[in-house]
Amino acid sequence: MFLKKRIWVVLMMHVALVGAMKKDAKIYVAGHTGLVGSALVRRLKNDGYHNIVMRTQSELDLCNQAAVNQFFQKEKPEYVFLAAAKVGGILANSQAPASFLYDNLAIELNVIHAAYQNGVKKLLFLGSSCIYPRNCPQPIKEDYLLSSELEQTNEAYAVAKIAGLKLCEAYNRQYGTRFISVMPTNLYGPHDNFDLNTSHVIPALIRKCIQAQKNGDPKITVWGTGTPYREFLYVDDLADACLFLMNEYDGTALINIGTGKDLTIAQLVHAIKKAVGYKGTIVFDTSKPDGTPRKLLSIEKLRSLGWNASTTLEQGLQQTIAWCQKEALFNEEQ
Ligand code: GFB
Repeated sequence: MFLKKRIWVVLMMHVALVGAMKKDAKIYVAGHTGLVGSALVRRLKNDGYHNIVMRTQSELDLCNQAAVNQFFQKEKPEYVFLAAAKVGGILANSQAPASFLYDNLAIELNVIHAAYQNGVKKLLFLGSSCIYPRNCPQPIKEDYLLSSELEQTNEAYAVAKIAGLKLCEAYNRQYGTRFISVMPTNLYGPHDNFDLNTSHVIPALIRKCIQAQKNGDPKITVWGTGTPYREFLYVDDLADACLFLMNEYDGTALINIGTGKDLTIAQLVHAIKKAVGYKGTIVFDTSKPDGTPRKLLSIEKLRSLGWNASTTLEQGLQQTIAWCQKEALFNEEQ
């Protein structure tokens, strides 16, 4: 009897310490129209959270400090998912480094500081696997951060994301806040950016295959040599991991989120061709950059907390393609 009571007390203490979000908690999802933010909102609503605060970019410019302060003072969110960011694929990153650095630094400074000033209980900051050095050992452990040089094509974005996670660490240390940083691997899924010049590789190749199939084109062009390795996580799995960490992780150290598996870009093209049903050939445009040769995340830490991804690449690609078709994304094109 005494033992049972003790177990119960320990369990209750644990829950109190971890402090899972109540279903009526006021939760601000910054960036709710994007790939990650929209997946978070879908998941929160499915789980019964019904007090979600959202603002579009035209309603609230997160680069404007006064506007962000006013918003936090008025809304007083209890929890924040910081999924707003200027993001893009390898070409966009290498062509607009100033925008990637400025916008992301401004968003992080404004939102993280306002969250501290307005007593946010817990904030989850989303970074990216490109924060790690270009040539670090694989799989990449969290403590390889800042151990050597970054990949050139996305250095500006990576520096901004490193600043964001360091801000969270500094506020936790100085002010006792509970701001956690997660580093997801390359993401894909519904509501991604499908613009061929600014998107990441999966949406670009889905679009190229669907268009080529419709138009009867015999070939598609793929950037780079096809030899770099990438790891891909379906965005609904990321949302699942973020909720899991928000509710159950009471530490503040950086955590990687991935699948533990990677493949070459050439293998990815075959998987996408198969999922779309496109039978044409592939031409590699080696005038385009390859980027980092490999960035497979170590997910030991997340696994040890009890989380694993559940969507295979094949399933995730099928679901993303089905979403494109439902939204009639490329119907107008020739
Ligand atoms: O997804 P992606 O643009 O980003 O490119 P990164 C991944 C790989 O796919 C590169 C090749 O080797 C590209 O050359 N690739 C092949 C293509 N065809 C295409 C195509 O049509 N479009 C695109 N975009 N790539 C980004 C960073 O790096 O990863 C960001 O720039 C961010 O900062 C993101 O961290 C997760 O994986 O190279």
